[in-house]
Amino acid sequence: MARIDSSVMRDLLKVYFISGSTNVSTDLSHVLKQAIDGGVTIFQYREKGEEALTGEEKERLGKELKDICQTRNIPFIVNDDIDLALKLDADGVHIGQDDGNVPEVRKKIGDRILGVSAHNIDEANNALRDGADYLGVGPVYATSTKQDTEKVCGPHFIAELREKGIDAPIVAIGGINQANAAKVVRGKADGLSVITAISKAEDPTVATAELASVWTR
Ligand code: 3NM
Repeated sequence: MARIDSSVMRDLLKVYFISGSTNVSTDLSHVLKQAIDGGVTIFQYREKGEEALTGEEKERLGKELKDICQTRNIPFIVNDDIDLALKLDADGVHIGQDDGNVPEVRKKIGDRILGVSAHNIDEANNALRDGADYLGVGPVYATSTKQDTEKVCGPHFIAELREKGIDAPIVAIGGINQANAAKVVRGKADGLSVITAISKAEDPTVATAELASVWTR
């Protein structure tokens, strides 16, 4: 296996759904299936928050979600938990700046997909030098889903990173919804990653299809 090609990565980032059991009001497996019906292109299992599952329960749900992604042919990414990613034979891992050293994670996961959150040009360059396949950049808008975010950067920040020479695949994150998604696309992101806009939608299929439609508008 070789590292993922950046043009393939760019396409996969288009509609990036992230969720854990605490982000949904119903059953996450059901929500994921509905979201895939609407056009999700990649999924990240991010089990965080006060009531987050741990241990065997986290692993059981992770396996269920991975099986859904595999059956439906979309990549399954695990947030932070490298051991779980390897145990579940995930397609990749996403890490933040505080979640470990990028070269070490790259070594552990081999050629699987590696996403790294970056908030400025130095973090972006370092992550790419050390083996990231894509960058997560945000929060582009205010979010109440994650408490310890950096300050809101706005969608234009991604265009600024492009001007400074970052050509790698970038997925935008933070407060993205059906109303502001087009602005994020115009800001030169390759993809939109969302939690709430899909996880709490009345109809996750329709919500996802609306987000996906910004790429063809
Ligand atoms: N990371 P929602 S913002 C997981 O800025 C995450 O790095 C962020 O959730 C960052 O789509 C965020 O509900 C939460 O706003 C995104």
